[in-house]
Amino acid sequence: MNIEQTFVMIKPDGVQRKLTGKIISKFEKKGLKISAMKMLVINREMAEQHYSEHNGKPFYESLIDFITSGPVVAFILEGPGAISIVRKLVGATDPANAEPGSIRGDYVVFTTYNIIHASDSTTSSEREISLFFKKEEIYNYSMEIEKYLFPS
Ligand code: 3AN
Repeated sequence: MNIEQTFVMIKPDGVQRKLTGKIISKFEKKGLKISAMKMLVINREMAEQHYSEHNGKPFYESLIDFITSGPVVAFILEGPGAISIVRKLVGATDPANAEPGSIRGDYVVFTTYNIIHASDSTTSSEREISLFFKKEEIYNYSMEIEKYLFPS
């Protein structure tokens, strides 16, 4: 199984609802490795790049206003099949379809204010990681268990 990196962001509502710790803990307990992390306020230009695929949709302007409205916590998670594992833990975009036990399933009722973003493909994760992180902000360290999982 391929080791993947995925980009995750706790949105302003997740930070303000003080869910940051709970969300990070869920990913850590699953066994994913955090390889970068920062808190920042996204400016409009960065938000427009991040959500370029939604430009022109009815919710686009409110999405840009919302994502730039306060600090977010951005991080990179790494592990075998990390992109789909994280999407599963995050849950569906529409909170009515988000499974109980998933982050959105447990904490979200509005599609616009859905507390978290996670990359949906390798192409998106590469684009999003390079938008949010410089190379020197990403840490490559090994975990003891990896010696057994990936013997050299
Ligand atoms: P996801 O975050 O699950 O990958 P996307 O990429 O389809 O979902 O949408 C990006 C973000 O745009 C969502 N997280 C949500 O905040 C907002 N959004 C998507 N669809 C809608 C919608 N129908 N109404 C309002 N906001 C939406």
